[in-house]
Amino acid sequence: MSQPTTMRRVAAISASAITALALVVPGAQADPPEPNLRSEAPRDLKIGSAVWGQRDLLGYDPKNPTEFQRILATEFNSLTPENDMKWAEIHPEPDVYDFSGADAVMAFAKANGQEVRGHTLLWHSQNPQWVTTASAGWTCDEARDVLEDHISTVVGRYAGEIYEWDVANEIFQDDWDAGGVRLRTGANPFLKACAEDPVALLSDAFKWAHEADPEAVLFLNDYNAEGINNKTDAYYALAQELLADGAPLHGFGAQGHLSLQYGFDESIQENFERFADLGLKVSVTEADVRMPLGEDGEPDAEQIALQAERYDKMLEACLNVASCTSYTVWGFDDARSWVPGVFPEGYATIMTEEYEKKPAYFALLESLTDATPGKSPRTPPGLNG
Ligand code: 9MR
Repeated sequence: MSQPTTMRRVAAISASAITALALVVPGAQADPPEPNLRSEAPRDLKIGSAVWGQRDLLGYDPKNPTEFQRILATEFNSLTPENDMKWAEIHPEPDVYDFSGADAVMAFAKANGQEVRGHTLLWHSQNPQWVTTASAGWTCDEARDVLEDHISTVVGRYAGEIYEWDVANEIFQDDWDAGGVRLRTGANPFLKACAEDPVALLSDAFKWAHEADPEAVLFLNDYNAEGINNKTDAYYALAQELLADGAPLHGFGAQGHLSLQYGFDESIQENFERFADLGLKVSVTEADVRMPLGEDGEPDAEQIALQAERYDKMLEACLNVASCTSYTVWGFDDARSWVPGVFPEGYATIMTEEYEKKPAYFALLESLTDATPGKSPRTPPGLNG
């Protein structure tokens, strides 16, 4: 039975109206969004990027984002302030706190449904001049007072809004430093002032952070800490000591700053597992994979492939350990990478300066897509298990 003429006419008008609408409303008939790192992340794994709020997020307008901001919002469900929460930025004078950069990161995250990893509260680097100067004369009690005020103020300001905090960053020396792997009681002004019992200071740093934000998962964090080595052995012993002391230590972060000049330590998963067995969460907190470049400033095909493999191996270790909560890249584009400023190397991130996705990006995407909750069961981040 054919339709009455009026119904056919209505149908014809509706169809042409939809066509007209599609012509005037951009994206009305757009393809569905492509899968991205964030959309493919298994249920509760955070996929993050570092971002420098003071440099890249001030004046953010959600209706009119820069290309960088659009990608940051699309690809990641977690942000780490690359510099904005470090002492020199957030506490530039004894009685002055400057939250502008950190607030910009928090606001961007909120606007885009992202979570934030706090970084960092106790470190030997990027301390303001006043700390460097004053610390020369500190007693341990004076150092403790300064640190407690800082931790309470900064953690307290963002209480309930930061899911993980790197409380203590790079507190062990490296094998090749004078004295070998030992706590940085020389370079870290707080550990130095309390060198008689640095573990007691560390334990209290975690307690102060926990008091200021009981929900935050509190981490130790370091580089050269992916595999089982002298440094991670020292962290493993320290973690046990802190836990025995009742410190609210909840996590161990391997930064994941790799270079193709060196081999890859395949024991990363085993290392994560031993910290997980202590009841700790684990994370890859600052992943990037740099390399020496040719005279033309470009990597070769083999390097590009190897970079993808290394990024992916760190992710696989995380996916395979149930307690791994987050995998963060230390910036996603080469234009903003810290690497060329420090090393005669580059090409370290997952996208080029023009935001072209590298094989490393696609390797991560594929592993996330393949990861099922059944393969890597996870529990939401919580305190000690
Ligand atoms: O990426 C950060 C860079 O912009 C800073 O200039 C530098 C200062 O030391 O710190 C960089 O981030 C470091 C992070 O905070 C801790 N782990 C090593 C990172 C790379 O140096």
